[in-house]
This record gives sequence, C-alpha cells and structure tokens, in this order.
Amino acid sequence: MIEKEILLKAFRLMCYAKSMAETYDANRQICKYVHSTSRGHEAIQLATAFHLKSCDYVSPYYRDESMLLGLGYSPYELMLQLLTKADDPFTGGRSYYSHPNSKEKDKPRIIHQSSATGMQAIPTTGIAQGIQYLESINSSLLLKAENGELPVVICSLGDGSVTEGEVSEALQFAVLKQLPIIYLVQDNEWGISATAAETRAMNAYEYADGFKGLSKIQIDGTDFTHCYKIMGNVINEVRKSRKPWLVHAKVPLLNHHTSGVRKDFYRSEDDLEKHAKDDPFSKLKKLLLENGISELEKIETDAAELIAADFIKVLDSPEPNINKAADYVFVPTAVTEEKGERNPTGKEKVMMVDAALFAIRELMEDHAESIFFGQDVGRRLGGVFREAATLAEQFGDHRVFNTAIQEAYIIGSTVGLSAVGVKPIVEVQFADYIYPGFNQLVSEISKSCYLSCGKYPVSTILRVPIGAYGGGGPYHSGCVETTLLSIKGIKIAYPSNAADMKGLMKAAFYDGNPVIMLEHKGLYWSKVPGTEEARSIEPSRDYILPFGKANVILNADKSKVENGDSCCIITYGMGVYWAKAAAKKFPGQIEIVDLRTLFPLDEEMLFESVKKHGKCLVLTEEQQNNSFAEALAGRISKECFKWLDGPVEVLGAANIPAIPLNMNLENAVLPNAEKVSEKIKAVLSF
Ligand SMILES: Cc1ncc(C[n+]2csc(CCOP(=O)(O)OP(=O)(O)O)c2C)c(N)n1
Repeated sequence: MIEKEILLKAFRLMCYAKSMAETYDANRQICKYVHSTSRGHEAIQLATAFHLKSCDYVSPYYRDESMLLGLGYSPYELMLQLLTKADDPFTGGRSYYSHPNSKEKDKPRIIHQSSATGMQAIPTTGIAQGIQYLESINSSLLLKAENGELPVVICSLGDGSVTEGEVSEALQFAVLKQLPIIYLVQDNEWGISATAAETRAMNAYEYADGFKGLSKIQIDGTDFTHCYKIMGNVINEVRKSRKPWLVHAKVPLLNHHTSGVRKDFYRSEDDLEKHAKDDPFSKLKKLLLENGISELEKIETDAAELIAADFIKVLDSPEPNINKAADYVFVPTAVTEEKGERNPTGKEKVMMVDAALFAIRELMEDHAESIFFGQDVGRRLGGVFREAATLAEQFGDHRVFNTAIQEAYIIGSTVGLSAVGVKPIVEVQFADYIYPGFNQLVSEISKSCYLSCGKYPVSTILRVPIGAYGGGGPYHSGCVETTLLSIKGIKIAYPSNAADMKGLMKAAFYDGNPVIMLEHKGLYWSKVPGTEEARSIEPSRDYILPFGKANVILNADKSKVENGDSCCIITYGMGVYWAKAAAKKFPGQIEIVDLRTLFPLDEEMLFESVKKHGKCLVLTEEQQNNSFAEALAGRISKECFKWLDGPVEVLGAANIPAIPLNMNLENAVLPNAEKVSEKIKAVLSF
C-alpha cells in the first residue's frame, strides 16, 4: 500500500489542477493566451513526476500541467506562464502555458519544449544518447543521484503525436542503441477533433511492437495507485537496465482540447459522459474516503483558496520588459579575435576538405565530450567525400559513427546531446538532403536559446557539403543558404578556402550556439578548374577565425578608385573564384569581398567597400530570385544609397528548381567567369 502522505499529496495536487482549470475557464477574458489543462491526465502525470530525481531529465508536453505540479512547481509559478508574466520561470512570458524548461538543481532538468507535437521525441532521445555517451567515458559531466544511481529520461507524448514520422526516427534510434529512456504516451483517444479510429490503425502500445528491443506496458492512467506502482517499477528498471521502455497510459480528456478549441464544439454528450466516468480525481477521492481519510474537504477548500489568491497575485505581477524582447537569441561567444598563425612557416598546403578534417581531429583530441556522427562518416568510409577519414580509427566507434538515413534525428538529437554537455558535430550528406531535418532546425534548435531565456542554447556544429561540382545533378548540387538564413537563431559559415575552413570550424566549436558549416564540394579538393587557391597553408593548431569578419580577397588600385573606375564584388563560396577569374579582365578595377560567414554578416566591411567604389555586384551560386544575395543587395542599396552610382547588381543561377545533370546544361544555368565579366562591364558603366 502506498503511504498516506503520497496519496494526500497526489490528492492535493489534483485539487490544484481542478481549481486551476475552473479558474481559467471562469476568467476566459483574462486567460486570453491559448492553454491546455491536464484534467483527466492527472494520475499518470503525478505518478510519473513523484518517481523522478534531480539527476533525471523529462520532456513534458503541453498537457502535462499536473506533471509540473508533481515535480514541485507551484500553481503560482505555472500561472505566471499562463498570463505571460515577466517572472514566468520558464520562458519569461515568451511561450505558452505548460511549456517548461528548467535547470533548477533540485528538480529534474527540462530542455526547451516546443508546441510542435511529437517533435520533442528526437531532442529528448538525444538526451538519453548523451547520457549513454557520458556513461561510456565515465565523464564527470554525468549527473547522478546522491546515492550514485544513474539518470533516466522521460519523453511525454500525446497519442496523436505518435503517428508522426519523427517519433519513429527517435524510437528506432533508442532501440538500436538501447538508450535509458521512457516514452510515456497519454492516450485520450482524441487529437483535437480527430478520433483514434480515424487517424491510426494501431495505438502506441501496438505500434511499439515494430521496434525490436522496446519494452512496453499498457496501464490505466486514471488510477493513481496503479500508475504510481507501475511507473515506480518502470523507472527503477530503466535506472538499472539502461534500456528503452514505452508506457501506454489510457486516460480521459475531461477539459477542452485547448482554451480556444472547446469540447462542446465537436464532442457528443455520450462521449463527454463516457470520459467523465474515468475522472482520476473522483477515483482517488473515492479511494481515500473508502480508506477512512477524512480531511479531504479541507484540502479541497484550501486548494481553491490558494489558487484564487495566487491568480490575483499573478495578475498583479509585472509584465515583461519590452526592451528585452530581443534578448537571448544567442549566448555570447568568447571567440571575437583572430588568433594563432594563419600561415605558419614550414607547413604544407592542404585541401579544404582536409582542413576541415584536421580541425575536427584537433578538436576531438582536445575535447573528450565531442562526438561526430552522420551518414557514412564512420570507420568503413569516413564520409562520402572522405571528410571524416580516419576519425573513427583514431577516436573509436563510440565517438565517430554512422547513423541511419535519419536527417531529422541527426540534426534534432544535438539539442539533447548539447543539453547534457556533449558536444555534437554532425553531418548531413548533401545540402539537398537537409530538408527532412529542417523541421528540427526551425521548431527546436533555433528557438531553444530564445525561448528558454538563455538556459538551453544548442551548442552544435552541423556540417553540410553544398554546391555544384561538375555533373552532380539535381539532388547533389543544391545550395540552401537562403532557406537556412530565413531561420533566426543559427549561425552560418561558408568558407572559400582551407585556412578559413580550419579557423571557422574552431570558432564554430567554441561558439556555444548552433552553427552550420556550409562546405563547398567544388572547393573541397580544388578539382574544379580555377579553384586551386582554395588550397592553402594549414594554419596552426591554435588558429581561430571569429564569425562575422569578411575578407578582402582582391584590392583595386587607388587611382582607379579615385577616378570612380572601380567596383566591388560581394560574394562567398564558389563565387569568390568566379569573381577572381573575371577580375583578370579588369586589372586594378575590382575589389572582391569574401563574406566568409553569412550570419553573422560583416556589414561594416561590406558597406565600407560599397561606399568606396560606389558600384557593387553581389554574386551567388544560388538561384537568384528571392535569394539571400538579392536581400543583401536591397540592404546595401538602402544603407549606401548616397554613395551609389547605379543600382546594386546581383548575379546568381537561373531561376529553375534544380541543377540539371548534363554538364552543358549545368554550365548554362550556373554563373561563371564570363557571366560575371558581363555584369562587371555593366556595373562599371554606371
Ligand atoms: C506538428 C504539429 N502539427 C499540428 C499541431 C496542432 N495540434 C496541436 S495539439 C494537436 C493534437 C494532438 O493530439 P495528442 O497528441 O493526442 O494530444 P492531446 O492534445 O490529445 O493530449 C494538434 C494537431 C501541432 N501543435 N504540431
């Protein structure tokens, strides 16, 4: 029998949840931001929370309000988020009710929680992956309970979200690697207005059969004592066995889907009655009464009084400071100055692909917490471009390994890995295949630092081989920087030579924020004619190049500048080499600025260059219309208007959906030195 104290605590917290739901409904005009309550789900949520320790990690979903109460958050704290107040301990008024994140030392950790259903499965599985790695290297970064017990991870999901593809990637990885994680699925048979019968051929418990090595159990999520016992057993088991479990808890949905989507819009009387019969609150109350526990009424009245008083207190609490609305997009980076030797004597020239490889090798030598994974980067091949060659041999398969074809997992898992202190360097094989992982970049990675008010920046490097390299065709030549730059909250480097690659890779590693390294395949080996200078002397081990520092690759003659007979070309990546080749026809007239990083962008240097020449061409490999290059040209026009002799010109690839395979067709659609020369002529004529 469970101790009376625990039963009474559960009852008190259920009273809170009930009173909170009633208060929110009675004050609909005030509780104007969309919110869901946990009514119907309280028993399984409280039972789970009660067994967690401060070394554990949990990802509650938007209906897990009772879980938060069970973890020790007060109604007052939760309501601060409901009403988006400055003191909302999770997001400072930036996100919805029951969207927590926390690093409080006396409670389980919670990474940033998004509203995108099911999308927490991959980041949360990444936590378990990180914990497993820290265990494998006996790392001091691993959080343990006071008695030395190991942490477990809980990923909480609504049943409707389990049908999403990303959940399957997470489950697949968890069973493959046998991670210490529990997927807790709360099944109320509704997904807003869609019924279980309409949307799935099997429930989560049946679905779990498809994942070999996933232990599972189905429970009545309305019976607190049952839930408490089962969750205790499962959590204990995972604490010891370090293996994945799925718990499928059946629950009713007693309140509205959300404050905005109300139950009476679409649920029948019969359905509401059926669900009401399983109210976990009434069940626990009945049990307590049957056991002669009499203080229940007082607990109920006290709870109602507390919620009413706290609600008023929250209403009176301060609003967020609007001057801080743009804080915490990034955490500050320590890398602000170029340091080390860029051209050490006695060193050989290296190819750009090797500069990347050597940078990563040095970083992994210096940092046991860093790991590198992606498709085919493991021991057997070392990357399809040999960009990871020999790393697995040197560092072992636990640090450098192949993954399945799971771009969402590769990218999204870095959220969890980074949260536990692992430093993930990951790769998608081709820029063209970043899209399956794009959701994780947008929904999770980019927003994590901002919405956790700096508690959970995602410190990771994503390597992305990019660009056309001669006959790569429609699915192996694409450029994606404009799409990526539409996301705020990530940094993007696009080096054009080996020295920059090494220095920027080091800066990316020490940045503390998510960084994407766009690595041009045509420059990797300098095989494309005219790109020999992408090879450079290998900089020293301590060489580091901060983000946001553009580089003047070619200077114009002073006399030409003074005569108004010069122009600047703002470019990056392969554009640098097209510009260089074209510039040969205009001796002394061209300044070439290599941006090196696209975000942050060295606006100061590029505006200075434009102002000096009064004439400017922005050159990109991307399809031109609506590209980053066009946006930049617009910004330059605005900032440098008074200094310009004519419009800022842009040259990019033809506006077609893909790079054709046939090399003549490819040449026809991409910029090249001749096309750049034509543009320069036009620009110089202003
Ligand atoms: C990726 C995504 N698609 C759609 C939505 C809109 N949406 C919010 S809740 C919900 C239903 C989720 O049902 P379930 O997972 O069963 O959880 P429940 O609300 O029933 O507890 C949907 C479709 C969303 N938040 N995220």
